[in-house]
Amino acid sequence: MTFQNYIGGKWKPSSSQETFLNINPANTDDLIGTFPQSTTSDVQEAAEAAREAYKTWRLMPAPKRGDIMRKAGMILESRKDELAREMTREMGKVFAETKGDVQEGIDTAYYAATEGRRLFGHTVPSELPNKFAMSIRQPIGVAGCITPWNFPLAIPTWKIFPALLCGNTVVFKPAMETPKTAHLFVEVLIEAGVPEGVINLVHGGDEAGKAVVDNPHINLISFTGSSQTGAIVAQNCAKQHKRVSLEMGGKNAVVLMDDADLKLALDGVIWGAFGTTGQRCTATSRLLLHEAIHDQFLEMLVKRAEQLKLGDGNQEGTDVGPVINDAQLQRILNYIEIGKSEGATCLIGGKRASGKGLEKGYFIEPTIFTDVKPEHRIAQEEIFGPVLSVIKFKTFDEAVQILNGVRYGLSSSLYTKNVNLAFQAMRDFEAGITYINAPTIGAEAHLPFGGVKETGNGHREGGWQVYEFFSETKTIYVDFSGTLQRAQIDNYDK
Ligand code: UN1
Repeated sequence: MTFQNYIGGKWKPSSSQETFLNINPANTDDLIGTFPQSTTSDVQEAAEAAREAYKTWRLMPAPKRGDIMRKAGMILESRKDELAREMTREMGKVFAETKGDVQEGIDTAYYAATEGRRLFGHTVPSELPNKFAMSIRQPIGVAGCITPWNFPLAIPTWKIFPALLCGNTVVFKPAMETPKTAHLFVEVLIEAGVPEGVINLVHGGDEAGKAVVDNPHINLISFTGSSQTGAIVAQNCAKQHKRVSLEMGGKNAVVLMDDADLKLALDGVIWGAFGTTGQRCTATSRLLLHEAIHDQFLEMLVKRAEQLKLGDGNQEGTDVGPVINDAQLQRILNYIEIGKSEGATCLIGGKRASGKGLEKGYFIEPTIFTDVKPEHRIAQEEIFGPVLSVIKFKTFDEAVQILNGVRYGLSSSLYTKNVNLAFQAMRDFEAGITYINAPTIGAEAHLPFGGVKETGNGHREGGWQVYEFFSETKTIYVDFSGTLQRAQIDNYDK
C-alpha cells in the first residue's frame, strides 16, 4: 500500500517522490506500507493551504467547530477496535492499550466539543465609569503539530482537537514510525467535516519536522518528543518569536513506603514499568523502596515480572509487546550494559528476548535492576523501554530527595496509608503529575498533562489549560461615557 500526504484537501505524494517504509515491530516481515518522505517545499505547500483556510475557519462559530469534533469522536468510537488493531500492528503495544489510546482520543474529542460552548474569557469592572472591560479568546493562525509514535492517536488528538476548536488550522507532522495511524486519523477528521486546508498531513522525518518549525506561515508549534530535539525546536522558535509547547522526557519514580498496601503497589509497579513496554514518557522507570519492605517487595515483583508474556500485541494473552525499532532496541540494550558496568545488579531480563514467535520482532525481556544508586545513569536518564531501576531508601525525606534529583519532572507516585505523607508528596514531589496509591501512568484527557524542569516549558496538554496555549487573549474596552476618560489619571487626579 502506498500512502500520501494530505494538503489543501488533496491526497498527493511528496514532491521529491521519495518514500519510507512502515514495518511491524513485532514481525519485520510485515510491511504495512510506504509513506511520502516530505521536503521543505511540501511543508511550504501545506502551510500555505492552512494559511488560506484559516481565513474562513476562524470565523466559524466555536460551538459549530465543536460539533465537528463531536462527530470525529463518534467516528473514532465506531472504529475503535479496527483502529486499535492497526495501531498495534504499527507500533507494537498490546491491543487493550491501543484501545485505551483510541479512547483517550474519543475523550479528547468530546471534551473539545463541549469546550466550543465555553472558551471563556473574563469580564471585569473597569476602573472608570461607563466603561466595559473584558478579555476574549481568539485563534492564532496555523498550528504545527509534531507528534511521537508511542501514543499515535491520543497525542495527535491532544494537540489537533484543541487547535482546531480554537479556530486555528493545522499542519500535522506525525512520527515516521506511526504514519498509518496518522493517515487514519486524518481520514476520520475529513469524514467528520473538517474542511479542505484546515487539516494538512505531511509525513516524513527531520527535514519535514524542521520545515514545520521554521515555516513563517506557521505561528505556533506543539511538540512532543525527546528533550534533545525539543531544545532545538525551542531555539528555532525563539528566533522567530513563535509560541511553542514542549512535552519531553521523564524519569518517573514510584515511592513505596513501609506501610503501603504491597499487593496494590505490585499491580501498579508492573503496569507502570512494563505497560506500553515502558515506552511512555510517564513510565515508572525508578522504584524507590523503603528498606523495611525492600527484599519482600522485590521478591514479589520479580515473581510477577517473570510471568509477563512477551509477544505480538495483537495476539490474545500477550502482556508486553516489542519495542519500536532496532535503533531503540540497541539503545535500551546499551543502557542495560551501562547499568551493569556501573555496579547495579540485573535481577531479571537484561537481554533481547528469544523464543517462539519472537524471532522477527524487537523484543526485550522485562528487566529489573537492584542496588541502583540515585546517581547511576540508569537512574538519571530516560531509557524508554522495559527497564526498571530499584533504589533503596531509609526515610521519606531521603526518598523525596532521590525522586527530585533528576533533570525531568513529569509524573510521580507515592504508595502509603499515611495521609500526612500523601499531602507532603503532593506538595514536594517536583513533577507535573503526582499519583497517590496509583502508578505514574494513567492521565485523563480532561486534566492538564505536562511536566516541570526539563520535561516541559511551562505549557500543558489536555484539560482546560491546552486551550490557553492554542488561543490568544484579546482585551477589549468599550467606553460608553461619550467623553475622553484617561485611565490612571481622570479617576484619581481630578
Ligand atoms: C506519554 O507517555 O507520552 O498518562 C503519554 C498516561 C497516558 C498518556 C501518556 N494517558 O500514561
